[in-house]
Amino acid sequence: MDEDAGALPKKQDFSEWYNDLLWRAEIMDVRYPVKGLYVWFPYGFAVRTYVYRRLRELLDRDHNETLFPLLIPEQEFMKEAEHIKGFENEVYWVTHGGTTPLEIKLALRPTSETAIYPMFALWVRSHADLPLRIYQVVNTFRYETKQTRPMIRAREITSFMESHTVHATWNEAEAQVESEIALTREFYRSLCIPIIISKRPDWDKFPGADYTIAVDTIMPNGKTLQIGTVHHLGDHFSRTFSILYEDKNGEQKVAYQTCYGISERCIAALISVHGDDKGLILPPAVATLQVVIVPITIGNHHEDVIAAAEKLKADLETAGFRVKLDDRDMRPGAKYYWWELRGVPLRLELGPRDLDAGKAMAVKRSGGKTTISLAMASGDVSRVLGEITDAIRTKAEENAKLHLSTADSMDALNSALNEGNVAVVRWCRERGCGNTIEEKANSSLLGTEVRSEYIEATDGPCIICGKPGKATLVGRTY
Ligand code: P5A
Ligand code: ZN
Repeated sequence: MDEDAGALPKKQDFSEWYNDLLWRAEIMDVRYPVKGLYVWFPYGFAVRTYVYRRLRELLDRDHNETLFPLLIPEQEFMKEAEHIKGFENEVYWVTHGGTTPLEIKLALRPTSETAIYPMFALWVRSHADLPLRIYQVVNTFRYETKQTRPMIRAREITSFMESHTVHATWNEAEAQVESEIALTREFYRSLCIPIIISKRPDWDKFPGADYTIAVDTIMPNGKTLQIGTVHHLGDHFSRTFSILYEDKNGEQKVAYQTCYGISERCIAALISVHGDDKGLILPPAVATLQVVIVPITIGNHHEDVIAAAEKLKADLETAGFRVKLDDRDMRPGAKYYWWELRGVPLRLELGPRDLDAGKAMAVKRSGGKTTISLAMASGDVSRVLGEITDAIRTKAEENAKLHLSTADSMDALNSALNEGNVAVVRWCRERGCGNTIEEKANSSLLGTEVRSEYIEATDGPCIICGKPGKATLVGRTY
């Protein structure tokens, strides 16, 4: 595609911008002929690879990676009552093998609790087997009825990271929940994505959980996107699936569990939070290419410039950077446009005059220019990439602050939401008042126990009934 194919819509028209950008920057092809299923283009897949490499690196510190089957037999799937109720309308069923009806229907996993836990019952024998911590990155299927959107609400979630843990006590499971939250913070810090953590109201918790801690981010249109959840499962599943262990005194005890999930929504957030009217902006830590070198060749200096650009590339690659030398036969301007659209954090322009001065022009995708020395290229590039990361993160954090406000009345809440904000209100935690807030402000109560660096969340009188209330996050959600 070239720059003549019309312009990218402005980011303020967020939906159009998002859809168009996925196509232009070659992230996803939405033309697959099944609703809610999308195809990763190679460039998009490469972005996914670096993002998930980071996630795996964090998980591998204290989880082991595994792989469980996609198909779950009906009787296992049906075992945990709450869990079924939560998922029954979203399950795809396999009913035939060829033309033969199956004796036992098989569910395509919407999530893997009921695939994994019967095996955990076999794996866990004694206290010495605990804690058990595993994860897998798989595709899952949910027959979503809300509007489907690439990466945000897919019917095949292609990049479902789910971690599942087993512990001896409820408190140990709670500590694990906190540890997964800390991991999530670190992950989103690498992606420079500001997050808000809160405890979902009881009616919105994961089916079969004691409680759910959710991680939300604010999209450019002011809607929130849930980009991760950690669930304390208590002993609901372990009782159902008989996950028991023998304690030090030889007694049989029921285990406690947690699970935790992140999907390709993290990439939807990465694209949406940082991108601009020119296209993607990828933080250096997860950028497919961190540096693109564009040689500016004129007349008989051609050879020298190409040789210097190749040396620069080799030097930077030796230092561990992901670098591309763009020596295509195209105008430099067209190349700039190409790599800006694809979000490469740093562009180095190298012409004959730069070469004579021993320098290259460095253009930051986050804004601004500087020069780097060819003799000390890797040190200079490392410093400039650090500045780019800081600029991307600061901008995203400032934007998050701008989109958060406190509301003391329903009127204030409505205007905050209408202005594209997410609000903190006080709520008494009664379902009735909760429903009133949700209905009158056409919004969702995201959660209590709000944890955020971007807004102060203090308790006070309930915005509806005036009784003592808890700081509660309210937003319009995806
Ligand atoms: C935790 C992992 C679970 O399924 N079981 C194993 C638990 N939780 S969850 O909240 O239902 O899903 C985890 C995260 O997946 C994202 N997500 C989706 N992403 C894209 N398309 C969808 N249709 C979709 N549904 C859920 C959310 O970020 C959610 O927090
Ligand atoms: Zn109330």
